[in-house]
Amino acid sequence: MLDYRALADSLSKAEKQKKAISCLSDKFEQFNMEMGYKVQQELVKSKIESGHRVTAYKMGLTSQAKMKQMKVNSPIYGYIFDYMKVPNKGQIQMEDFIHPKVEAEIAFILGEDIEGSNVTGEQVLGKTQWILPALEIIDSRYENFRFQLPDVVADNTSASRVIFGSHLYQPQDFDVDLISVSMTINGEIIENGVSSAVLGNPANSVALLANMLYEVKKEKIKKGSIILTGGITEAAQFKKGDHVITEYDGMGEVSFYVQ
Ligand code: OOG
Ligand code: MG
Repeated sequence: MLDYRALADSLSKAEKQKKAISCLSDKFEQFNMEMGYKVQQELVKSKIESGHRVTAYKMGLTSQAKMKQMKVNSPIYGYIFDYMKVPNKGQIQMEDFIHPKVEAEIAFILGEDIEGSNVTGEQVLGKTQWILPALEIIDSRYENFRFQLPDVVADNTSASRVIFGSHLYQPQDFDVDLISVSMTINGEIIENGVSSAVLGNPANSVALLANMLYEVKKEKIKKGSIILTGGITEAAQFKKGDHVITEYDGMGEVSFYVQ
């Protein structure tokens, strides 16, 4: 039997010390998805015990671009915590990370509870109060940002920081699958994409989360919950001194400075 808490602690330590560790699947050949989520659960529990609060759900690897980039083939979920929030137009310090990357996402805020197990994207849109643009900064706790799927699940899906746009939008005012995004670093276009890249429509990512949470823990996603639906494009690297700006069609800009 693996000691899930000890594995979670090794990931927490890597995050705190900004020092990557080797993949759990390298050490334990039998390490599988179920074990990955068990480690994740211990990690979440220990963060809560140390005073942090979950502020959002996140879906990961929901677009072909992301799956190809990371060489894995299935969507996964994790949790965003209070300490991960960076204000829009704010600053981050390169020293706070191991090897961070940024990705453009659409976030949802639910106006009603959503409970699995056969939830559709259409139902999600009907129960969504707001959508908003977001940037996620991911920072794998594994060496060289390489991992198997169960490893990245254990590592809370590389969650590190999140920057939300400054305004909320009503989903009815948008074709939620046709929101184009354009990321620039120091004025140069780095990534372009359209929200349909996320499972055809980011609403399908929320539906998948509801179905996964129901299947695994009979848990519903409560009214008011925030969900990051996953990177639309590949994640982009940045360095000290960079100014990252992403424009979302009809939703303005989300940006940050790297110190
Ligand atoms: C896993 C996290 C992926 C996304 O939006 O696809 C993710 C990773 O790429 O390290 O957050
Ligand atoms: Mg992401």
